[in-house]
Amino acid sequence: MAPKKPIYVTQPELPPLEEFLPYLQKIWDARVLTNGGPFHAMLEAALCDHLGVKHISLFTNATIALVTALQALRIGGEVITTPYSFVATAHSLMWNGVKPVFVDVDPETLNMDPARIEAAITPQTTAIMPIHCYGTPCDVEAIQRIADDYNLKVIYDAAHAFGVRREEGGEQRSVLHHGDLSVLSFHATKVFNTFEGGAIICPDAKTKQRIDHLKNFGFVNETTVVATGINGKMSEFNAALGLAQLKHIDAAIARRGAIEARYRELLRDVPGVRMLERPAGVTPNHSYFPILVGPGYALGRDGLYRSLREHGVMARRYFYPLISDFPMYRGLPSADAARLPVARAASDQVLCLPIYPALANEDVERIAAIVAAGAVATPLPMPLAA
Ligand code: T4K
Repeated sequence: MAPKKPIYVTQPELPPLEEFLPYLQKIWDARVLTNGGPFHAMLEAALCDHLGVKHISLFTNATIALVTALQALRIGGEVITTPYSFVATAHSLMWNGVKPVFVDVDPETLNMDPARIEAAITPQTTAIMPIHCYGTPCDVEAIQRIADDYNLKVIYDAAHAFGVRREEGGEQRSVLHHGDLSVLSFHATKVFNTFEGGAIICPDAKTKQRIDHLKNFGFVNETTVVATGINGKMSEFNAALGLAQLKHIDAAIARRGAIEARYRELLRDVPGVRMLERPAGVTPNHSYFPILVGPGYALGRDGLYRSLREHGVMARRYFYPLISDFPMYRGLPSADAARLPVARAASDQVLCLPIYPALANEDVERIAAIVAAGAVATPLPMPLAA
């Protein structure tokens, strides 16, 4: 019997190839490959419509978008951010010569704790860079209050938050409206992918124009360069793929939701396993399914990580290590472990289980059974053959 293929934490969604080929034909015919071609314009319009936002600027990936967002708002000095994220969040600050100041996270959402933000403000602070971790919205009102009180900018790393909405004034509104800018990722591992890609949600046409210049070397026209811009443009290939992907996104998110619901049901009573709850009124995108493996769990987090791998299930520890533990950050005073107890505990306990639309129900059940078995230190027998 052939061994079962490994199950990764995610598997990218793709449209049927025959749906994508006509887009390729158009690119081949037109020979417009990049620099703001027709698919680029169409995807910007389609995403504004789909996400319910007014202005969006497409990028080659979210990391360059974060770097550019900081440039666009001329951020310097210190920026208060979270250690509990993918390294790109803090790296984007370093690429701008900005000092990251890490603060601890809230134990319920693992998003930045607003009370800690206020305590970390100094005369050098210019902005706050939170992430909507796993797509769970931050306490956006509290963060905005602090930003208003101290005259700070807010740039959300919204890499996980494609399509996430929350109730505001009796209606569901995109979480991407909050802050001065929000940055999305369309990487292969994300809910919505363009192979590689990203975007900045802009509050107004003027800001979008500045960002559009910045992502195109600072060019305004053939001979005028207004800023030290970068090349952050999304190609026509990626934009075309995005258009094809959008047709399937609602079904993909619904399938993710069904998988999450099944995991929750199966893991509800497993001792030592905690699942994160979302604030009320949120329409999630089910981008990740993190569990926190606490002290009451027999195998421990890393024991479970190994047990899953032995069964061909490649769960991932997003986010371990903390960003503040990497060599380029650990010398900062704010990286001191004693100041980040909640983030540290989460980083030591978290395991993201596989979640993606093509994941079969029987695999969800098998994964949950491995997790349940580890709670009482009786790992399931090996091997799992197809
Ligand atoms: N901010 C936040 C909060 C982020 O999470 C990220 C990205 C960013 C900013 C930056 O966004 P981008 O600049 O990337 O647009 C992955 C992704 O590479 C990264 O985009 C993502 N966060 C991060 C959370 O996860 P790795 O090192 O775990 O990727 P990798 O290659 O190990 O992929 C995970 C699994 O997914 C693989 O084991 C198999 C599967 N996979 C992956 C790829 C790339 C596939 O099946 N097909 C694929 O093409 O970082």
